[in-house]
Amino acid sequence: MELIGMLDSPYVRRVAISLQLLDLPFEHRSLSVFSTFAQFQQINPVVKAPSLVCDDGEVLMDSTLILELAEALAAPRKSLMPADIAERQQALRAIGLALAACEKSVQIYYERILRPIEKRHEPWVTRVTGQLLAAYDALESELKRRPLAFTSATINQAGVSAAVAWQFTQQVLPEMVPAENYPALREFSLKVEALPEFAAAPHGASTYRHTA
Ligand SMILES: N[C@@H](CCC(=O)N[C@@H](CS)C(=O)NCC(=O)O)C(=O)O
Repeated sequence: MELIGMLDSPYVRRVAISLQLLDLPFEHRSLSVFSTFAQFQQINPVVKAPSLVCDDGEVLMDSTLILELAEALAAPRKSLMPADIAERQQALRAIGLALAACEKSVQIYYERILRPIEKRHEPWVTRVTGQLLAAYDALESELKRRPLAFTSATINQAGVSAAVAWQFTQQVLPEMVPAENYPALREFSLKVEALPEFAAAPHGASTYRHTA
């Protein structure tokens, strides 16, 4: 399997870290959807990161769908999704909040880097900022109410997605989501980013540094 996309994307990062935690071998190609658009297009004409080139050459996209395949490939040996229904519901709630936080961060970031200032639509930015903060407020409450596991052996997809979302927003929009207002997320992130599977995937342009 080959994972295509840069680790400055929270979606690519959650897939890379999850594949490693699931002990699934993969190659990583750090292609940009912007600076290497044409090269990316040759692999996936839709140019979405992450894309996953499967062993038979078929190309998947969307992190959640790629992770669905990864879970199936790792079963019954390993899983990042709780088997217990109540715990799975809680994990899905946290994952949904983390993905919404990623989406809103990406929307604001693209607004900043792609749209000329004179074409920016402030009501849109205000709306998305409110949604971003609502997602992090709820994720912070979830973490306080139901702390997430934070070791390589016990972390689940809710933990991976929450940590990756937080790290992404802190990298690209730190002033919009002040870390001091989210102590549970900040503390969780500090512990999780130190795990080898996360340290192997620093936000940025590098290629995943396999731990094993
Ligand atoms: N829901 C998708 C979102 C993926 C996404 O939007 N990725 C961004 C990079 S962070 C991308 O491909 N941007 C290029 C584009 O949409 O044109 C997922 O979970 O993979």
